[in-house]
Amino acid sequence: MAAEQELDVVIVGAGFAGLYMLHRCRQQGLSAVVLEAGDDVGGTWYWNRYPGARCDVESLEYSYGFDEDLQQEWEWTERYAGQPEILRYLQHVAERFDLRQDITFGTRVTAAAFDDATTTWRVARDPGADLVARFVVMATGCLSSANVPELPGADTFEGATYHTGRWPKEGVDLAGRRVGVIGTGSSAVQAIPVIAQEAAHLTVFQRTPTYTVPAWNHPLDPAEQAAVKADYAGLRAANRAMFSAFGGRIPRREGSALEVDEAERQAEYERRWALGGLPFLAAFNDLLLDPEANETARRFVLAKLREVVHDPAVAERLTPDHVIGCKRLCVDSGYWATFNRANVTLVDLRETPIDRITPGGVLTTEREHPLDVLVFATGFDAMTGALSRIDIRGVDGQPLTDAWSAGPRTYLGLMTHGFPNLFLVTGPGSPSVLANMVEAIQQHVEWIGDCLDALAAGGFERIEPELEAQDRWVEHVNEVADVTLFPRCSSWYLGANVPGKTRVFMPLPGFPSYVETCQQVVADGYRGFTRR
Ligand code: NA7
Repeated sequence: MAAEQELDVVIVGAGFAGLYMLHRCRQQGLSAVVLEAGDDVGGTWYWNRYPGARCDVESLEYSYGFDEDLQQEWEWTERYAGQPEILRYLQHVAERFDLRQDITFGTRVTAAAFDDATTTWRVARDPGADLVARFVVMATGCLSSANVPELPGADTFEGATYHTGRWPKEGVDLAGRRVGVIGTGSSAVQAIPVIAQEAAHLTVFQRTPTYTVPAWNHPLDPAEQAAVKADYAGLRAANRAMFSAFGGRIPRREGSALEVDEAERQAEYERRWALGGLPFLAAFNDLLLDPEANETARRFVLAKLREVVHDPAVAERLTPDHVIGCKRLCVDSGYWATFNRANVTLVDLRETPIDRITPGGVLTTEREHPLDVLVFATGFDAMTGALSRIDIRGVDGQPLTDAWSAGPRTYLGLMTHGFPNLFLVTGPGSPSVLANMVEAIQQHVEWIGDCLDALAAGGFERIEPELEAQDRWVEHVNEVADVTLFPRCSSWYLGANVPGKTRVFMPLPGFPSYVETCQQVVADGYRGFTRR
């Protein structure tokens, strides 16, 4: 039998994680290839091309720090980079490090099976022959598997249908058209103000109202960019010391929201509001821990909402009643003000749920809303969706979906017992989506790279977590999450947005202590892992 070429590493996905993993493998002298379903690099930033798509972490912070020349030479144009600019950045990275030659585009990984006898993974792809590799790295992204609700009559709709995360490359002409958007999460909050300006009429179907803070996006001041670059390492280190690995330039304020008087609290919220963005929630250190403290921030934001929205009935419908921040806080550019426009209608699905989709639009229990275009801004099967769509089989052919039937189980969010030599980048059980994703990705890629080196140096060919260590880790993630207010909402952090998905809090809050644990595990000789 002709011997198949055995690779060191197969990497799945060519987004921020896959690109850096490939670069890192090459630096370590490992043979590696990337398999990517899209026809270009970019991952999240390849697929999410909806109007207004933009990062909610500042561009100077949402970028690679692993290469000093790269971070010095790349010039960001805006405070928050739009999707086209982030995509250009990743294309630049691919070219700069000559990565494309080892990436196969337009190729979806369909299955990966571990062979105990040879300690290799066989990776099936479409199209193309199987690949055999010693290690597999899943760089498949946390928000890459679109969640499209099954609404009765959806297939009868005669207009065009889109999901924000699968927006056509060539764009969609919405001028003069009646557009409906289902969902009011981060994607919708960005898309709605832009669509409203273009469409003849926009109908927003809201199931849960959302809190937003202003982005105050603006062109980057060259002096500000130069100041960051003068000590980029300093900013990266400051970010890594932050709970969510960003916002290191904004002085951290310790102490409870309840320790200060009303005037001081309001002043701090006003100051943060004027700065804009997600660091609003770092105004005090207990906003995501203490319901009473959280309520003070919530009230502040709702007062802002009522200032902006003219019609009190519309403002009321836009008012969320859950804890602020337990669903991802949205960062907006004119979201609430959009509901003052004459061509925008807000439909509250809690009052008038969708009955079905008709050939001409959306029928709620109240009336039919005629539409030419229906946009699903309904989010993702987050954190596990991309993995569960691949038939992954570990020792004795065990499917990963079985091992995770009661929710994802990992050690450090990096590996799963029974699936040796299979690494996850920003997997469930790691800070991932609760952190600046690029920082989280870099930390994982570097940890995995170091691990591969350590295995080689120690003469090991196989690594997997001990079941006990994994069980303790899952418990730890739950304990940490339970100290916070995060589990109090039906969010995608819990899998609550996908019907039938097991409700388990998936990301781990607290980047710095997580990183410390990862380092300590290594210092203790890969504590909790079995190496052979
Ligand atoms: P999200 O944040 O999951 O938002 C999805 C929205 O779609 C949210 O408002 C949902 O309401 C709504 N939704 C989902 N299913 C339905 C159905 N069946 N009917 C009506 N409305 C529905 O996804 P995004 O893409 O906006 O953002 C994902 C992340 O990307 C974001 O958090 C940032 O980290 C970047 P619900 O709240 O579930 O009631």
